[in-house]
Amino acid sequence: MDFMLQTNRREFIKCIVGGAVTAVLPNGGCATVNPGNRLKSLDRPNIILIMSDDLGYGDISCYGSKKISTPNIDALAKGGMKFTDYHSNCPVCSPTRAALLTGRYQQRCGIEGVIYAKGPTRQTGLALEETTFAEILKTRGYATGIFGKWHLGYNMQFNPIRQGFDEFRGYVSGNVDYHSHIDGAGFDDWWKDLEKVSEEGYCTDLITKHGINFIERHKDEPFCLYLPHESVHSPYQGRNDPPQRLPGGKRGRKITGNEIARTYKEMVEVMDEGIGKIVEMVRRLGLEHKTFIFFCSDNGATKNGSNGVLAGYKGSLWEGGHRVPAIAYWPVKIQPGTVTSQTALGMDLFPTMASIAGTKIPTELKLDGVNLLGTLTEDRKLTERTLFWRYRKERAVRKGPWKLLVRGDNVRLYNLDDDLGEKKDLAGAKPEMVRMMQGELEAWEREVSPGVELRA
Ligand SMILES: [Ca+2]
Repeated sequence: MDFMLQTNRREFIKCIVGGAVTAVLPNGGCATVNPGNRLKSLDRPNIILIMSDDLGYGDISCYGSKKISTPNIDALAKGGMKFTDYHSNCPVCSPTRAALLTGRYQQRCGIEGVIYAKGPTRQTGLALEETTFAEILKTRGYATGIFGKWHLGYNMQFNPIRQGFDEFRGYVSGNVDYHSHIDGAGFDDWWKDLEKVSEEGYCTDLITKHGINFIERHKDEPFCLYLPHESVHSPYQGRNDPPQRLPGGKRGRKITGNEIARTYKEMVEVMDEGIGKIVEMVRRLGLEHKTFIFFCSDNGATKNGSNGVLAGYKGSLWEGGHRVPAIAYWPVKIQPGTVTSQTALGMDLFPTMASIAGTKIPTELKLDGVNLLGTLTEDRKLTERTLFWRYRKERAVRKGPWKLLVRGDNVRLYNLDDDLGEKKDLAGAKPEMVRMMQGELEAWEREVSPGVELRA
């Protein structure tokens, strides 16, 4: 029974009981997904979405890093497609994740800023009325798991288990101590589904371990594995470094100064090692040809990392804030060694994954993202579109090679084909282009909700 075709978004209210998905139908009754759907997995490829945290455009070797070695991620690029113009929807964590999960500009669900461990935003989260890709995939009988960082609400009401995921291991805040799993406000933050649990281990290794375990357990049915890594977000800690955040608010030794570069490298390389293990398990189970793997970052690097030739860092709308590595891997379907310059955003993954799964998006659910499948499998060009970013006092607009960057009263225009480093402002030379893009920006801002910055 494919009830998503028969119900609209409002009516698709989920309750997940004992791992079974139930939809509330228009008549108020309930329909449970036919468990038989789970057995016929040939037409429903598995999906593995791996997202790094704060990893910059120049932080892995296949994007030019000379310091950090990432052979396993590089192998995905060599055997699949590498994006040179992929962007997170925002230069910080929570809004990027809101757009990724919902396939819509994060402005529509009001998550325009970081949900902080301290202060009033701690009480907020992604509204349950929003439809996530996990919920859509569940209607096709997919087993869904998230292992790693959620960052879309601290309170249990916003837990990923309430948003379409069958299984959750990880943390709900923006970052935890990699060893003690204590968040930035001093709370224990390690979960198994809806319960806080204690689990020993280095965060990156735990994410890998649970991901592998999930693949093994669900090898005979279609699955969607979402692995949002903590690496390479602060606190900077390697596998054998001591915890920095201790119970009772005590503090351990913090890695600072010259030690950061060494630790940063190790953090990325341990994640890469884990990605290698994930791919190895997929291969060992004979699932490689029916598993789509996508790797990306959630925003650009801080000053401790590298954004390659790009200007700016995490938190800004210069390219370095949001143009990030992205790689798609799917043997037979994706031509090995392809490099695409198509402009794609995190919000495009929702319709792409739905398309891979063979699921129709309910017409009532208006997505902003577009399906990338034609680009992935046939190197097809995407239909021209204008793209927008808004974070705090900055705005950015992309139209082909043109980028408008608005920072307060300052308006600049760059041609990224000629000037990827955003050095030569052409606003004075191209006033008509500036006016046109400003007009589109104003129309977009009127259309999405007015900016609600969660914390000033
Ligand atoms: Ca981030």
